[in-house]
Amino acid sequence: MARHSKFRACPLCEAICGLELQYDDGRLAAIRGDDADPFSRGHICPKGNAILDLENDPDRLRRPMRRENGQWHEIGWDDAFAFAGERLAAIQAEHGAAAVGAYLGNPNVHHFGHIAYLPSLLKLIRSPNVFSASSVDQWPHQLVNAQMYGHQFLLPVPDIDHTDYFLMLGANPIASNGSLMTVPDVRARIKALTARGKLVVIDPRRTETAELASEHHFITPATDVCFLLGFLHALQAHGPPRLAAYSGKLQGFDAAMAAINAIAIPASDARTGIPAETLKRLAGEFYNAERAVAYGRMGVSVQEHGSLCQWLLQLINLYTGNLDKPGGALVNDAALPITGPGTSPGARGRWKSRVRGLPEFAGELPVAALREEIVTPGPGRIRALITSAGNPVLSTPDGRALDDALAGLDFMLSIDIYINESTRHADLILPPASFLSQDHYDSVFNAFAVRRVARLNRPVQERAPEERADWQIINGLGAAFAAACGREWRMLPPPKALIAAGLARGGSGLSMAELEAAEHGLDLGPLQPGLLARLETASGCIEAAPRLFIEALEALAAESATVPTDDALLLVGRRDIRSNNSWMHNAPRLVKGPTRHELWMHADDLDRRGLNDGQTVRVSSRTGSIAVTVKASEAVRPGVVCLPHGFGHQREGLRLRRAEAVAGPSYNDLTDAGALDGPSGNAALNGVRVRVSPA
Ligand SMILES: Nc1nc2c(c(=O)[nH]1)N[C@H]1C(S)=C(S)[C@@H](COP(=O)(O)OP(=O)(O)OC[C@H]3O[C@@H](n4cnc5c(=O)[nH]c(N)nc54)[C@H](O)[C@@H]3O)O[C@H]1N2
Ligand SMILES: Nc1nc2c(c(=O)[nH]1)N[C@H]1C(S)=C(S)[C@@H](COP(=O)(O)OP(=O)(O)OC[C@H]3O[C@@H](n4cnc5c(=O)[nH]c(N)nc54)[C@H](O)[C@@H]3O)O[C@H]1N2
Ligand code: SF4
Ligand SMILES: [Mo]
Repeated sequence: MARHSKFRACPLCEAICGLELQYDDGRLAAIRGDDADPFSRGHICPKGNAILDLENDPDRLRRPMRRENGQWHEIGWDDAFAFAGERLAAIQAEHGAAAVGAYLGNPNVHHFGHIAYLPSLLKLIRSPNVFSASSVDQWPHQLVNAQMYGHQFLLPVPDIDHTDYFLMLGANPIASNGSLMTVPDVRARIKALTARGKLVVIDPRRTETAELASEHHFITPATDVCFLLGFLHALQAHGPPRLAAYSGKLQGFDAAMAAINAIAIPASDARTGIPAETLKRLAGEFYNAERAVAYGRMGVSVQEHGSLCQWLLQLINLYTGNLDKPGGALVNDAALPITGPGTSPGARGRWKSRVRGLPEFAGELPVAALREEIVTPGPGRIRALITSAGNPVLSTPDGRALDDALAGLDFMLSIDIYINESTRHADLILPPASFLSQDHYDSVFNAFAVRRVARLNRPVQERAPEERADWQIINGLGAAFAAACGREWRMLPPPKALIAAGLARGGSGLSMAELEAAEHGLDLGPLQPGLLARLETASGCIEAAPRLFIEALEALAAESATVPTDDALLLVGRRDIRSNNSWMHNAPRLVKGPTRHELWMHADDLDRRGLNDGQTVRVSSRTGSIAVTVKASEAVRPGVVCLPHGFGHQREGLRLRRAEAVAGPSYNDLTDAGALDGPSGNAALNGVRVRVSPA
């Protein structure tokens, strides 16, 4: 038997680890971390191994599936494209462009054949009703980047390998493997950091990352804005801002600080649960560290004050001179650029959602508005929906109500590999071939990486004749829709041509030949300062005091400062190393072993309610209620309960035989589509007020 290895990056999370794929006589037999990948250095997590399960999953779709009278049957690709094109065109002809909506999920970003091709299809469809998982995730980051630096993807990334002091809020990279910070092998990087300096974690839960940190402080969910305001107040007591490096390139800094100093922070420590003395000490350590960086992720962006938190984090880095400085926060100068000419800088408010009047951002509307746009009668109502690699029923607020709304659509088309909680409502599912058979370049994650890296991923296995690549599906749909409505569709070239064009635009000097020759990827060195030369604001300066955020701060100051004293608990999310959002519970390797869906609650809170560890409890919010097993945990502070999202597989009509047997309700049956971060419209999924009682 001939065993040989092939190499490519893992597409399952932002860490883009190099994988060594071992084939026995052409059959994928084993997967390990690629020791020769200069960036991931052999790291792999259980999900990377679970690619074996994904590849062999009998429930995975390989051919187009059409649903008629409640029954699924396979159809050919040409018939599938024609059917989709005709239905979408007919609905638009009768009800207008807005009647076709689209929702793009997280894996789109991980597949070049989706992310580089979908914009052309959406342009052809011309609907204002485009939504994505970005508005249950990183919109506050994108908005802050766009407002302060002029481009949504001018994203300052923590220089984790060179910093001495890392202040981390609401992130758990040991489980998530990093986010908006492409950081493979993060455990080793954190260990090196804590040996050299300090990692301080601020989180309502003592997480796996907190266990490794130099210090962890529990915080009351959704009060980080108070903590960060207090931090900026405290910095001023330690010394003046260090702004020399930004001279002539910084605008509004004094106005931002004046606005911050004008508001009395609502009794910071009573609110946050972090003593004022601790906050002052941390601010002093941060100010005095040679190289320091403040960073916040899901826990601070996917909550009520997401944009303010992200703005204040930028100001902390600016104040202390750590923005655009080695060991601080740096913007990656990716070989394949996603900023600059020809890219979308992140405009806001060019149109509004029909029902609630929520402003568009970067060409999309907040997904929290998707359901109401489907169910509210009137001109412009969404009657047909395209989903691509998305599972909004489990991933977006008030998912149970969205589930019902999808059932009422005239037509639903899904580009997806499973019949799951969302795609079960589709009339047609188009499943792309394995990523292993497709050319791929991580355009987004290389640009957010903590080192300058580049990697072209070549196909490592053949595509079966009846399979289609991601980009071929987009071309097929584009051509069929254009034909059905008398428009023009120019066939998009294969990925290698688009990757080469992107590289040429970047001007790094790196050639396709060099990339092709480097099967383990290329290391191009540490991050370098360069943000100031790349600013895309109208003024050419960093805008430290965007109106949107000043206004949000004023609104916050006007809010009541009273700390609620009722028996409500605050619900926060949790990620597990063996889970990936909502869609990998069909992988035997990931779901074996102990259950992972329990509600974690502090023993004091259990006692107070007369509840016992292991009991089934009812969790109720303003939106809905779920039954779940409760587990006593010292990892959460009293007043906080913690539950992972992405469960809730017990529904009719799925084809996910393993996942259906995995217990656990959906977190998003509790979340509220009305709870948003104001400036961005991002959903507030953390810090949900809930009551817990015996079931
Ligand atoms: N309560 C709560 N809700 C959350 C979060 C949270 O922390 N708490 N996290 C939010 C975040 S950060 C995100 S990113 C979103 C994710 O939200 P979504 O993107 O909507 O959900 P996923 O679970 O990532 O679902 C991915 C879908 O892509 C399909 N898929 C997988 N591989 C492929 C492929 O190769 N091609 C195609 N075409 N389809 C594929 C899967 O079958 C599945 O339907 O969830 C958000 N929702
Ligand atoms: N294993 C695994 N890896 C993943 C994913 C997965 O589902 N599983 N999903 C991927 C995706 S799509 C993303 S976006 C990333 C997310 O990557 P991360 O943001 O690093 O991951 P989370 O585990 O969501 O971390 C959020 C943390 O915020 C805390 N938190 C909640 N509310 C608050 C609050 O109000 N304040 C503060 N300070 N903290 C709070 C939570 O306790 C949690 O520890 O992970 C990616 N990687
Ligand atoms: S850490 Fe992320 S990229 Fe690396 S193997 Fe795991 S899922 Fe794949
Ligand atoms: Mo995400």
